[in-house]
Amino acid sequence: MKEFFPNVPEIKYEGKESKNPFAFHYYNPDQIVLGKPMKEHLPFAMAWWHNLCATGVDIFGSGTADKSFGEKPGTMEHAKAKVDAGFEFMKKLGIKYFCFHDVDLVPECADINDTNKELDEISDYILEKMKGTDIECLWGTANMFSNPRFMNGAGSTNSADVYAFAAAQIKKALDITVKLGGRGYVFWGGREGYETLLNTDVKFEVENIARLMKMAVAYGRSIGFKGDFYIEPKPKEPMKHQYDFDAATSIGFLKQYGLDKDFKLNIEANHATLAGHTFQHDLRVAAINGMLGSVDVNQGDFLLGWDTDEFPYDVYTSTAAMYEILKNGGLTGGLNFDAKNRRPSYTHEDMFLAFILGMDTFALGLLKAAKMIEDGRVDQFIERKYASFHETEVGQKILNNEIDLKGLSDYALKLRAPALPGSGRQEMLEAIVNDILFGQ
Ligand code: XLS
Ligand code: CA
Ligand code: CA
Repeated sequence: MKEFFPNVPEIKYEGKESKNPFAFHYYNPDQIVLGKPMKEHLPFAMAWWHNLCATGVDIFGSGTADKSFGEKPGTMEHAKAKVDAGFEFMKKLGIKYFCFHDVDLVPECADINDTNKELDEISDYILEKMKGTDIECLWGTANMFSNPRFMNGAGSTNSADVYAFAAAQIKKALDITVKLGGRGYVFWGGREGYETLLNTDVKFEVENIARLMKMAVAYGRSIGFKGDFYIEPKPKEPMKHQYDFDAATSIGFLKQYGLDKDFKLNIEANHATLAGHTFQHDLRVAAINGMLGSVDVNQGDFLLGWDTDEFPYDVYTSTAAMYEILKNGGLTGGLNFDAKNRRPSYTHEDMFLAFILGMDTFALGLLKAAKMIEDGRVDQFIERKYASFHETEVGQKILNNEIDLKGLSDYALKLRAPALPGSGRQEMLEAIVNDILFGQ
């Protein structure tokens, strides 16, 4: 079997003293953290599209990275070479999962019947490749945003024929996901939104999206798909306004249309920040609603207002994220590196260095978040902050729904003026986090 990355060895854990860039300094798969091996806390996944397809093309210039893997792009030979290269890549890094769009796997043909034949062929090939490895499919999805037919959306399109094509792509992507044993199926509403309300019937479009999702659930369950469907919220880009704006908006939509039993959320870091939230905020909103399913780990750039999909290096953020994930009792999905190398980092070695950075950043985040939980000062502060509801008669009555508005008013009037609530102690808490991150 041809080796695609002969310059890169299997990546091993060497510890923080190591200066070897082709080694993990923090990700130690079998190290026990809070009673579980690190690799179980961190179910890392490779995104087919960025890692095996994207060449660094941007609106100002063509690609810098060679992802031909020795074959002519646009052919099935190339599609198979990507599978071979992808499996070598995942094995060398110890990555257990992959995620894909239908058109990441094969070149899209003019006739959808031909694309579907290619998808059958490539999924047979991937299935064969998976044998004898512990590599699994985390989730699949259909790309319903690149083809010009989806210019006005897929579920939100104005064309009934385009809507049918979206359905056909979802059906096939679900078939392939089930065939490969995928744990989840993602809906990212890339063009499900609008540029102007002057040409848009929002109610009509949102209802049609819900209809399509219901059909997907019914079909998925009928072919034995037991995993979670996910909405991946994003506020904008490519559209000016996207319907799945953030976690809270998506949860409201899922509940309104009775989809909340079959769906959870796939929260992406860079999408949360584009919505004006922190990554931790959207993880928290998903978690407290029982809908934190899977996560796309990357990061944006606060100086740039768009979706830069950088590999995560910010340990403050990965600590906050892992704190939420630990509190959630883990994920039913995984941590998908929906991230790409910067354009000048164009070599095959850079692909590995980027994943080593991301995996070490999340290993550090896990270690620090576990420390935060074991340390207990932050959790205890939050618990004490609300003590008046648990430790006073009036507080208890409120929580037990044993007092009405007039009762509370009578209580307040008798009190005349309340004491100020306790200090928020933000600066003290920030110092504790610094201490946990850098002090010990
Ligand atoms: C784009 C999204 C996309 C989804 C899958 O911004 O992140 O890649 O994860 O369609
Ligand atoms: Ca993104
Ligand atoms: Ca994503």
